[in-house]
Amino acid sequence: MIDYTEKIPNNVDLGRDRGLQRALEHWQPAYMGWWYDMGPNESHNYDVYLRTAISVEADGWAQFDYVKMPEYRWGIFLQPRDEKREVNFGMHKGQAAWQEVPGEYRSTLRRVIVTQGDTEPASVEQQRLLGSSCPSMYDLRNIFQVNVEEGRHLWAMVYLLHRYFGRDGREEAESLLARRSGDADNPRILGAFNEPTPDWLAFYMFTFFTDRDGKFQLCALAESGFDPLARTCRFMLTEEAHHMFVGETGVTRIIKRTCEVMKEHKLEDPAQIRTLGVIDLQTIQRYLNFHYSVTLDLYGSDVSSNAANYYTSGLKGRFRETKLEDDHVLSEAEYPVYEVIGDKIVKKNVPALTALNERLRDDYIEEIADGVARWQRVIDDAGIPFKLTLPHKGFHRAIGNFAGHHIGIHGEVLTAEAWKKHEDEWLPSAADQKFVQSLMTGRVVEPGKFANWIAPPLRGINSKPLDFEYVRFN
Ligand code: BYC
Repeated sequence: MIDYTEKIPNNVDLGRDRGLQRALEHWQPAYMGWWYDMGPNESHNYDVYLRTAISVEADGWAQFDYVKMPEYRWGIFLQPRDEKREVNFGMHKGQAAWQEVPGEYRSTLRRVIVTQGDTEPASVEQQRLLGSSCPSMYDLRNIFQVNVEEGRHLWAMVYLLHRYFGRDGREEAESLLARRSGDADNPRILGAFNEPTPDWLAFYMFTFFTDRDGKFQLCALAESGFDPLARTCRFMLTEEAHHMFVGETGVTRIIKRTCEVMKEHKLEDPAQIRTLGVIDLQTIQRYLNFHYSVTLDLYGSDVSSNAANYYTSGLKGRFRETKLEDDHVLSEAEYPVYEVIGDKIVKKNVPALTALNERLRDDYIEEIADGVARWQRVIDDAGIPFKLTLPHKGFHRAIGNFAGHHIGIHGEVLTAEAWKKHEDEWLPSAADQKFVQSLMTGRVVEPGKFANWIAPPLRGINSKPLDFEYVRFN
């Protein structure tokens, strides 16, 4: 169980390590300062029907109640230790999993933890203003739930930095509160986390696409030979599932509502559909193209010596590493990557060890394709002849082998001018964004009411009805 009598709730026996406890209690007010500045705008006095972790066991870890977000019990929760756990891959395979940081991997490991940690507050910053245009009280509560859990994920990484990396770790923990999403001078580390999330369609796309990168990266880190990181990530993954649910169902509901209006009025022309106050499927496709491509970049270069080192050192594994049947060392194996040569995209086999980013990206794409197929079913069920598609892997990429090339949506290698001509057809244009924003000028918060552009969800939170008062504004 988690000890909630402590100032910092935890299941790591924090009280026994006074120095660490003091350091974290020193960081805590800085975190609160960040939350008041950069957390959801004007929300500090709301009572929100939130889920809080009460135990890390698989069954019944969550408790639901009204909470003012600044009073949310952010804390430190690790999955229980398995005394027999080993390093399961790389050159240390078979050794007992590390309970302390191996000296030679200190800086590498710190970098990975900082990169992971940096995304968490970044996403809260990106979503900060969305409360003022929410489509319902249900959705408002969901975004707040996502935000407080991202805050807790930051705590998870900060605990590791404080506990295992001494003064360097404490300095990194401070920097995590100092960088700002989109800031010109002190931006967040990874590209996607500096993009704006200006509207709710972007928010749902982000939680579907980008939070799922979170899932895959956390799965890879949950395989780490550094046991405290693995145990932390395992618990984070249980929270991540809800974020992807919010994204997937959010987009489903938007598509559903659009299809209803299209059928009711027998319309197919996007311009006419827009006049009825719903988002045309073409615009949804362009948002999808954007979020997908920007998220693919988060996996890093297709061929990466960093990734090879992480793996060989036993720091970051593959998706479901222990379920894979091979040598877990990858000394001989190869893996295909793609390169642009002249006006062609060419497949090339490289040592699998160097292609681990690409492999994780491919695992991700497989899961994404299933989700998009579920969205497609909503359109098919409505009998509307429109196909949602995933763009080519090389489309609109800024990292890896496709960076610097102009790849079309179907994988055609284009000149910069030819690509530019299609830009507004492939990515959300200024006009698309303006239209989407025009639907979201105010918030809808009467219990049980939903904005015109989105269908209600199938059910409420924690078996509550849809007209439950999920947020009390006081
Ligand atoms: N933007 O060998 P390379 C989540 C840098 S999301 C900017 O290609 P590597 C969440 C890279 O840092 C999951 N820079 O890549 C979701 C390196 O820089 P240096 C977050 C980038 O190192 C929603 C250089 O390019 N977790 O949790 O193999 C809401 C060459 O590096 C980008 C993690 O990512 C980019 N997109 O792999 C809330 C896990 N990509 O050293 C939360 C931890 C690469 O040359 N991170 N660069 O200056 C990692 O495992 C690795 O850092 C990466 C990159 C997979 C990101």
